[in-house]
Amino acid sequence: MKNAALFIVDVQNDFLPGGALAVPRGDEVIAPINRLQEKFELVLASKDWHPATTKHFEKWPPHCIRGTYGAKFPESLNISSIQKVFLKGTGVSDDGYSAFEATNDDLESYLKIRGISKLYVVGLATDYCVLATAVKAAENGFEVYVVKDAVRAVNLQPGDEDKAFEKMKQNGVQIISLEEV
Ligand code: VGL
Ligand code: ZN
Repeated sequence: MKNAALFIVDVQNDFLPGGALAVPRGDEVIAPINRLQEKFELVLASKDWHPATTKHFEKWPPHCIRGTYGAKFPESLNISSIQKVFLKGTGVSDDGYSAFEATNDDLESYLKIRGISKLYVVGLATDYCVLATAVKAAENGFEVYVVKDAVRAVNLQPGDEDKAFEKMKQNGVQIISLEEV
């Protein structure tokens, strides 16, 4: 697809069943994400990449501590096409939900330099990092699509997933199915 990139948010062991901050049915995003990658010339990803001590862990159980197994991509995710991984949540006080807060590279300029105007967002979790990344991308002027079959929510409160989709729509993000990509 021309001028488009697939952006895989935080598909890491700690967010999968059995992980430190398991997203219910989080593993179900992997097969559709593997399939989708073939359609894109540019595939990018983010990782939640926390220090061992951070204010973020006052809100959440410790997860995705940089360099640990929990922060790794799962074996079942095809990573051979991922051209760059953006590391976020790297500070001791910020949540870093949005991939545009990555500290190893600037995502906005990375995309703009390469002429990317459309961003297809998939991964975990719908109500946190997918939400923050998709809304920020729309604010930054990208045409943003979230593929609903390839995202899953934490749902700390029942309904958080629906609220997240609503918020994305209000911000101009289009929610589409796998077949619509
Ligand atoms: C996330 C909660 C805490 C996410 C990261 O990737 O959506 N959620 N840290
Ligand atoms: Zn986190």
